[in-house]
Amino acid sequence: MNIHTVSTTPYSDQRPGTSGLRKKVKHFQQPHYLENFVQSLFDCLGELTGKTLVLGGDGRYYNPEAIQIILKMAAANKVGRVLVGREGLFSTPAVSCVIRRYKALGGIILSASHNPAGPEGDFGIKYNISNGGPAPESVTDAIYARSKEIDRYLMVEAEDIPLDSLGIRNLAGMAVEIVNPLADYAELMEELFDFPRIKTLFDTGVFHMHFDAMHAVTGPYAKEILEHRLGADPDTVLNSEPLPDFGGGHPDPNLVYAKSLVAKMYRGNAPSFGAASDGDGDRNMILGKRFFVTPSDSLAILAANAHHIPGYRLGLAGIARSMPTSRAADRVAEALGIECFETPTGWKFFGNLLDAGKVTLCGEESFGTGSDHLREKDGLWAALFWLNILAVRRQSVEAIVREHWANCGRNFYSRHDYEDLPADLSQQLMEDLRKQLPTLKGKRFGQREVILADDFSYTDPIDHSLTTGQGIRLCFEDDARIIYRLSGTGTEGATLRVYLETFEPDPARHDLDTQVALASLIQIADHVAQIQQRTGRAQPSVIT
Ligand code: G16
Repeated sequence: MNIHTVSTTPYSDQRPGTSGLRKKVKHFQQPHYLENFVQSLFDCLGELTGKTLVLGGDGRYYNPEAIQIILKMAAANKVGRVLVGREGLFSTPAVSCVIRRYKALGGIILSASHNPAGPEGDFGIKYNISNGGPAPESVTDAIYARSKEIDRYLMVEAEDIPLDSLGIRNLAGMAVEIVNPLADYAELMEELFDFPRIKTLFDTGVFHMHFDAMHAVTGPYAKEILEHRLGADPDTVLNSEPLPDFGGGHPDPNLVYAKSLVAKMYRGNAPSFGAASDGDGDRNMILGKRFFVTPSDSLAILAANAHHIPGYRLGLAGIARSMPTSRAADRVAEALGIECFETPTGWKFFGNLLDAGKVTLCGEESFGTGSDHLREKDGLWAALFWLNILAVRRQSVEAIVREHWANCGRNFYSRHDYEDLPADLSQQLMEDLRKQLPTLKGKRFGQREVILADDFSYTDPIDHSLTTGQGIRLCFEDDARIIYRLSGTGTEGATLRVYLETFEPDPARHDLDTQVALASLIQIADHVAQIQQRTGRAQPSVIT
């Protein structure tokens, strides 16, 4: 076998963010850039001989080249077997599923999630550990530390492995097994949900839905499960073919970017149900006929209806949500008599709680919902969960949400993003907010008094690790909250996120427009952080 030791010098910018290392494609294409990061990862994984890894990506530009590089490096580092999705495709939730089913050491996912792709777009790489979940900070910190001192990487000299047909190939003594990326995941979905009952919903002939795969990885998964196994109409899945540039789109499932779906769901004779997922299939957006369900409400409603679903019939151990996610789920947890955990942003913080059996459902405002079936958020799973609820309750999405608000009250919620800000300006803004914290508690802004002002920190209840600096929180005595946080997933400049939430128990006021309901809080948020004045922006760039 021909193993080469290639000399290299470190790059200083390989610190993984909220979800892996994300950079422009061109950045990844610099000499040795990807190789340095992959070798740093392998150097941190301990003994690799005989171990199994899972490998695949969301189909974006540079995936095929990166897969061949990683396979040759894995072989040189003595990995025993790599399970690769056919054509190099694997959704993030499917990788989590396969790692768990085959007891792999871990998995490498090539994706920059919802960020646009193509030669000028973004690329990314993330590592998931043996529980199927994103590597915790202890692992990503070790990879980063290693990347700063790396001076060589290992690579075998070999032909590229064809990825288009199933089967086992030998790469310098390592088994490369090309697997059907849909099979295990689809089987797991059949175990969790009542497929025969969902089928009857489609059989009525009056229930129609669309799923927008946004030319990203979930197209084949959604076609297989919704159209082939559940009998939905053959045109149910929109933009179903994964393309290297996602068809020029921005595969972020929200009202701004999921244009094809939104156009269909807001027209006269809209279908009953709509869902979309992102580049790598872990995010979801849920829509009813001309009706948007916020991710925070979706989590709360899934929790309140989990008893209708075979996989969750035995009850929920607990719920977890990221700190900026609205507290709608907390109210359901209270009603169910179970605990609700508040974690920092990032799915990796749910892993320990799930492994310890403390929570069953998790969710984030950033269009992520999931459960203990995996250790990743799962877009198609969320759509199937909703479909199963609709099949049992036979009400519209809107009726279910309104009934939920009537029972639990409504958490009006919105996120205002200021994108592409200069990094130093946004860091200074956060720093100045931090300095203000000691003086904010007890301050009144109009009718509202601040009862808590802090920079969120989290002690993991299982391993007791401490994570600090996770977002500035202002909580008011009327249950309103403002949170300021910088995004950890961008590749250029900085994005300031302002999360706004109020609580309205009175059903007579549940019809208010969200931005109107939040108007006074929006003013306070700007006043405290001086956003308009400092950024020169009169409006956020994206409101979700
Ligand atoms: C990633 C993480 C999510 C997290 C989100 C936050 O999502 O997997 O758990 O909520 O980032 O992003 P930001 O730091 O920009 O607010 P994804 O779907 O991009 O992998």
